[in-house]
Amino acid sequence: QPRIFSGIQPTGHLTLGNYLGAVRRWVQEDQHNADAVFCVVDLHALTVEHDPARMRRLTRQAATLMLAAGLDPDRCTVFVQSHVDEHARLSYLMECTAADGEMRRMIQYKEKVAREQARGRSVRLSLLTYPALMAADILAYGTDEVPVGDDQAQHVELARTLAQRFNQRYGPVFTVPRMTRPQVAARVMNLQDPTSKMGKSHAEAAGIVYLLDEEDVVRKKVMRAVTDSGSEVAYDREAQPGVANLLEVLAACTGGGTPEELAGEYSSYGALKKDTAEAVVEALRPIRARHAQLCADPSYVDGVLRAGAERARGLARPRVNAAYEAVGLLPPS
Ligand code: AQP
Repeated sequence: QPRIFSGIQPTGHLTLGNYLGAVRRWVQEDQHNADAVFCVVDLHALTVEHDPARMRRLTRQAATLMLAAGLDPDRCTVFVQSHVDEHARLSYLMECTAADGEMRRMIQYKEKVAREQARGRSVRLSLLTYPALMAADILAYGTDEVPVGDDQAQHVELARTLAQRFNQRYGPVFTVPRMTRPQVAARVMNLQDPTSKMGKSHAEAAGIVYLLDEEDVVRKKVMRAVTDSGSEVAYDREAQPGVANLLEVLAACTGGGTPEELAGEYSSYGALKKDTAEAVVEALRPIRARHAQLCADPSYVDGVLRAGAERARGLARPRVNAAYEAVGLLPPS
């Protein structure tokens, strides 16, 4: 079975983008077809300004939502990144493998620098080295496949480069992973600004559907989605990004055809919005219900995370130790 690794940052409440772009596939496909490892990447969330108490809450909430969405701890490994020291240990070796210029070229780095500066915040050095930690996350597990949304493609590409470079310099320690992306909804856009991604740490909540939003709130957000000035329903990401986004969300939630096919079934924006709103509500309902159940039994989630971290440590440690030895660090006697 291939090894799959993917993660999610506790930088905000999980969104429909996180679900359709990542978590849903982990649940429906990856945990059944692979030895899958899923992680709440809390160390990554320290790369931007954060509130410690909020982060602790969001970390637990993300893990709970992953289970609520259907990850089964008997089928896959679910844990919190900071519980497994190997991530930070290997990240340093990745920083010693990567070049400064490679990190500075990352689009997400540039975007997040701009965002931090616009908020009058200083930029943490770890924001620059974020892709080194992400490469470590992936490579520590001998990962074959990394299922992520489009926004992470550049980081996964860098992880591949670092694996190849490390192996060339020091010997074959790492598997070179490949990225896989969902067929629809690889990039769910903000409903109020359909040219930018629906991101959980963005401030404008009106355009972001959170997995834990009340049903009426979800309906309202979708019904108020910005559409385009035309009136024809067509799937055209360039000319009609708002409508295209709704069609993708509808297609992803219902599985009832491609966005192109669905476009042909609508003659008004209003009907498209209404059906999309209901489809999203239906898709999220079981997750919200299961989340409420899990919140009533926090010791279950604790137990899953404890067992997950133990298994993850066992998987990562031999490879990270091998990497330490390969670069010439003297093993402890
Ligand atoms: N809008 C999106 N559409 C499709 N996929 C998405 N993902 C995120 N946003 C969308 C995918 O969700 C997984 C986890 O994302 P992450 O926690 O690593 O953070 P991110 O990619 O930086 O996403 P966010 O939600 O926008 O967080 P912030 O605002 O903190 O940057 C990844 O597989 C990602 O592709």
